[in-house]
Amino acid sequence: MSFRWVFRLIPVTLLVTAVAVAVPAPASAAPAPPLAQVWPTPQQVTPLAGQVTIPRTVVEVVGAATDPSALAVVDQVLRAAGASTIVKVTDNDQVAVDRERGNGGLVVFVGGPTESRATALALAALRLKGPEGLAPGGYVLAADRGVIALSGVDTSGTFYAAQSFRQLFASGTSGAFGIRDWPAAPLRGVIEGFYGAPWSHADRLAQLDFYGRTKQNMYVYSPKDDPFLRARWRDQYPPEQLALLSQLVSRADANHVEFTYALSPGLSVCYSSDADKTALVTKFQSLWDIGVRSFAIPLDDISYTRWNCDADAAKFGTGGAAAGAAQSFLLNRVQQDFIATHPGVERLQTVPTEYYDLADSPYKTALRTQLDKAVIVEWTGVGVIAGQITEKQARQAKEVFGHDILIWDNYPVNDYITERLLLGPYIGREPGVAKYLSGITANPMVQAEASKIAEFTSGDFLWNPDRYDPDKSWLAAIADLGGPAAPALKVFAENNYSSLLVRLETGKPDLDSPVLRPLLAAFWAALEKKDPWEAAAKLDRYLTSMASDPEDLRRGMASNPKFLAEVGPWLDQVGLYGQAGRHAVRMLLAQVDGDGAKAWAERGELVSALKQAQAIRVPTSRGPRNPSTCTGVCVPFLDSALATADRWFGLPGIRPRPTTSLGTYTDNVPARMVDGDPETYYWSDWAPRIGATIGVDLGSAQRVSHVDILMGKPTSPDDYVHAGVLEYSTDGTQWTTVKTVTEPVISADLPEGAEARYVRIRTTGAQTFWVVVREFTVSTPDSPKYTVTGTPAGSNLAAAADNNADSLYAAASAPMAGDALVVTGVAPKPLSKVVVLAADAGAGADVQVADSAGGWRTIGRMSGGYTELPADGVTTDKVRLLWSPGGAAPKIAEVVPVSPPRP
Ligand code: LOG
Repeated sequence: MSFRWVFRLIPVTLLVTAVAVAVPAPASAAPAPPLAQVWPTPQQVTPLAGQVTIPRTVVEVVGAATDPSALAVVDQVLRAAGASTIVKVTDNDQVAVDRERGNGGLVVFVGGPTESRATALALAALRLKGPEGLAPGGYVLAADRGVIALSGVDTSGTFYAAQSFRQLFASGTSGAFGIRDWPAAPLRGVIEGFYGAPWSHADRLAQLDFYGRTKQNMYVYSPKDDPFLRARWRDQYPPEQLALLSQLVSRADANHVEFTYALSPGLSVCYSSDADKTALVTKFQSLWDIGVRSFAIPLDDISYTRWNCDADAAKFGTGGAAAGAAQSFLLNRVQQDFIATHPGVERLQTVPTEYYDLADSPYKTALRTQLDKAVIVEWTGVGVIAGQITEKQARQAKEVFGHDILIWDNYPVNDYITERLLLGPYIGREPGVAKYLSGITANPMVQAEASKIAEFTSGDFLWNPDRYDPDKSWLAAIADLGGPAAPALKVFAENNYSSLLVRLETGKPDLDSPVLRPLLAAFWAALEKKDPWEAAAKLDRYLTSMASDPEDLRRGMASNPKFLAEVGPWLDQVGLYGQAGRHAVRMLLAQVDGDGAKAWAERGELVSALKQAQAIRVPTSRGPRNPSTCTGVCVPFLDSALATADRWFGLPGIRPRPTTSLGTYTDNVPARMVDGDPETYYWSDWAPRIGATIGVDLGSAQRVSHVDILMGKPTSPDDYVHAGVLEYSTDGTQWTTVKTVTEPVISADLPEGAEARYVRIRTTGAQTFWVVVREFTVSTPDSPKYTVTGTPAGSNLAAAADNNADSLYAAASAPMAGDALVVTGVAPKPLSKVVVLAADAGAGADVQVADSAGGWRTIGRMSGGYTELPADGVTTDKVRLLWSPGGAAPKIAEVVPVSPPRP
């Protein structure tokens, strides 16, 4: 092999260019920089003048050892870009080379120094350095008009060069460039380590391909709910299951991913037992036999103060130091008897029982001093879900554990908040974490496809942490997963965005719905200034994209049914919040226009969409739950919109939100204790412990005068708080006690001038009964009080004048002659108008006010859903709806006797 070989292969004209392109062209002359298309962000890119286009016939020069996966990717890209003929030439087949000589087409060299002899010469001719000396996985990828060279420092590097090639040549053409690229972190990947339904086989295969595409090289198989990993760790796999694992191992190999098999014996292991050590090694051997070359023994989430056998107590004693000694003893034996006897195996990994902090302890001291240094220790950062991980902490972890550290990063795992999807970017880790530790494995969500957004970004961070930009990376992740539906996916992910991770720059967690929030703020501000139109139009545009998201995403991502199935309930909720939001905007605009009928109609649509959104359920290990999207943004907005609208209708506009520290039994959600309907109720899923709370949040501090609480129900009369206190607070931290609670029905006056945002019951005694709360009502000094009497009989008569436009009096039948509904206040007051809010437009009535002589004066007709009649300042304590016989059964949300505004 000589340079002559390359000269003969590459036409002279090309060589001239090759030499020319070795001098970087001025940036302005370069075509679209390729850098932006390659993820993870490459380390060094030199854009060159010129273009490379893939022609119909391509010559490909490969070595006998060229990585087959890399080659498969290259060929796929070439064919997709229009190459119908790929002429394969081996790096030492001089005859074939001669035959192709002078073709003048594109020559693609695939393989680094360990794979093909030819690529080095091609790079030399381009005056580019080879990949020698780069970190494992590093590569050089160069393209000029006639030559493309992919050269990895190892086969993984060539495979990664092929992945970059795929991204650059997706359209068949690229500007010329030279890339020199390598990963910062040696181990980059994912640990399937969550609780809940393990991923399916198909999920895992798709994940392994995804890791390959995103240059991640590690997958730890550790689903907590695979019995053969934990509960029945000693048992051998049935052959069918072993066959599936074997498929995963091959797929991992093809993607240059290290498949780590993690066995968690901690629930029952006897550390000192020969038999258990043998069981462990035998189990590992069965996995070795199907090709597994990486092993872990996680010891997280177990008790280390209770032994599983007396022999351990005798051998190791008690306490943290004993636990560390026992674990080290077993791990060291596996290290000696299995790892050391299996050449080609990767380093053993473990998760210590103290995996979440940096505090030195007898346990950590034992690991540090007794555990074989070859073992890699996993650590979650400070906290199980670490908001941030700093370089300093990373260095401390290495010291205190005394071993190489691999981070088990609990993001985007959602097993502890199953009602949420975590679709935001990976944030809050300093670059040094990737550079100075062995690497990071991200613990994902039960939803495998949806986890890819976060995984894409953590993979990007791990490759090139200094250049990592979470926002750009996130957009690239959305584009990668969403393809043509990326805009719709972006809207969806924006509304499932926040997590417990904390931005390094701000020291704060991302809030949810980053695009919607400022639009809402601008809308409120504009509404305040009585010029809402422009802000409303902008807001409406985004809400429209939310409303159509279910349809847009289902159409656009139809080729990924798994993703759509995973996120279905969340997607439907985003759509319904979008719809509800649009109605909210139109409702408030209608009021600015003075159009009460339209505002009331929009209010009805809003409430209906909101109810649908809140009726959606996702199954979780703790029973069905309402998914949470647009968290902390959509529901508060809709609530504020309703409160604002209700004040315009003449109601107090207090919309308490339920709060409780207790869980929910089946569908009896906390919202039911503030729905104005005593027939529905919130039901806890357990007996409250001392300190449990149930109450309401009024949204802002305001004057409060009275609290009514209805607990228990006829079929569970004892389900109430038997020992507690009623208390209130403006800030949620300083509480004032009103009275003790020992009965199911509470009616309490608050002291004159009391202000509260929060009102709650806090339990002070233990009890065995669960808790039912039918209604939890807070009144302000301004909330008028009415009694409602009359006919036709129906449900919840009081709801016709309870200051709550959501609760309904529904007559059971159409009115007969003489039927009337009478609303009586505590004392006569002057009325400027009477508003009637009806849920059914079918009933008609004369609206009357009682005059001082005890007679009724008709002020107008109630018709349709919204009726507003001037009352001309009449002073009265009674309003009556005298029904017209026949028609529909009346459904009245609220009769509002409106007083003139105070001067
Ligand atoms: C578990 C993990 C679980 C995660 C989040 C580790 C090392 N172990 O607190 O399996 O998915 O928290 O709930 C864990 O993190 N323990």
